Amino acid sequence: MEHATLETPRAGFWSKLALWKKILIGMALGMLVGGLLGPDAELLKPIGTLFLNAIKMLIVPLVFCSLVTGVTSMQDTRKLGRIGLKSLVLYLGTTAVAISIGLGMGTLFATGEGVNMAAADSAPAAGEAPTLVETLLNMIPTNPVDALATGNILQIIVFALGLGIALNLCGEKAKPAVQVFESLAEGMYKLTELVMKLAPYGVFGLMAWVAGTYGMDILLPLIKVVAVVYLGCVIHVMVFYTGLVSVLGRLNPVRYLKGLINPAAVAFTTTSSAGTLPASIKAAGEEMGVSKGVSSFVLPLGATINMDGTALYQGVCALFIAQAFGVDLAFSDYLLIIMTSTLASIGTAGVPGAGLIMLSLVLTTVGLPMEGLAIIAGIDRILDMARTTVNVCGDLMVSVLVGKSENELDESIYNRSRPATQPS
Ligand code: DAS
Repeated sequence: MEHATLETPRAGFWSKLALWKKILIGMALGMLVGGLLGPDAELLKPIGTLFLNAIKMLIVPLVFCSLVTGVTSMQDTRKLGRIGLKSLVLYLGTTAVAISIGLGMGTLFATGEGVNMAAADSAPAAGEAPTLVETLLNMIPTNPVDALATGNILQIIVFALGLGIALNLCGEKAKPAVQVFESLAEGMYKLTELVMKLAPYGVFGLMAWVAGTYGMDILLPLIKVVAVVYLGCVIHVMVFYTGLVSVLGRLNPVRYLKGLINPAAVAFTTTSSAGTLPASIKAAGEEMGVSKGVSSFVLPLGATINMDGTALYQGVCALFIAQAFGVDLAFSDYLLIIMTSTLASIGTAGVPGAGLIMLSLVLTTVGLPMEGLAIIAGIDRILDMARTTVNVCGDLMVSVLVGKSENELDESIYNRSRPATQPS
């Protein structure tokens, strides 16, 4: 008997659209409705506040679980000690440079100057800025539970790094705990995905409020933010990374740049470092001469903990929001942003939109208004394409340098135009 095939209900137009397209539609509709309603658009702001509260809800458990898991996933460093340590130093070092470039460009181009937004609950008047020593001492939590409860991000990061290292040192005895954190981290990634589904509605409510309250002249600064982030990303890859390949690796950087083309195209379009891993590992071996042993460890590690593009984007956006809301940042705030972004990059997942969550982390740490997040959310996909591309280029650059230092790099291809077959 012919079984009638069950017609799966045709997915509606809205449900078939990619999330970033929905966010852009939410942003455009928000601006349109806000422009029509004017100050009355304030009525729509609670929709956005709901979304921002949901993002805030994620920060502490997401950072804590993903950081512990990020560190315990480096269990292999026992076997690959030198390679793991070299990768870690290069990854965190280049991330600190990236965030500094972002802060420098955010200061130089002052994208938020003249925007004059006022946060609803304006950031508490900056008290006496803590000295650098106080900031460093304050990073150690005297009570980790209190740090989690009060959302003291730097203390949470320090505790999570320490706990992860300790669990590694416990070996088999800590396996159940490591598995608990791994599943909690998976759960938090899934919850992040669910919260991000609210983004189109949240962005609609907030952009309606922004457009109704501030008028359409918020658009120009946003275009400036995109331009500055893209310029910073190009500088970071074409100057800093090629400089490291030339000076540290003493290799012709043209082969490295040519090898970037495919993985960079995948990263730009997918906005996922994790999703680009297959293309990265292929390019590292076939185009850049990195051995399988190095690329198969260094690249997945980089996709997990190396986020130079994201760190640079956080520098530019944090300053845009500070300038837009008229918040003066002290030197110690800049250091706080560099430390938070560098350490938090270990906990940023290589998936679309992860950087936006981490930006809320940076804003929380330096006390900047979260409303700024919603303005960035509307253009976040465009920014994510550039920052993910840099993240992947950074992973590949480190794999070349580590491969060279471990004599696991086919250097001959750097002296001729065509790549060789992949070394064993
Ligand atoms: N999309 C993330 C990645 O895959 C980066 C980010 O969102 O900042 O690297």
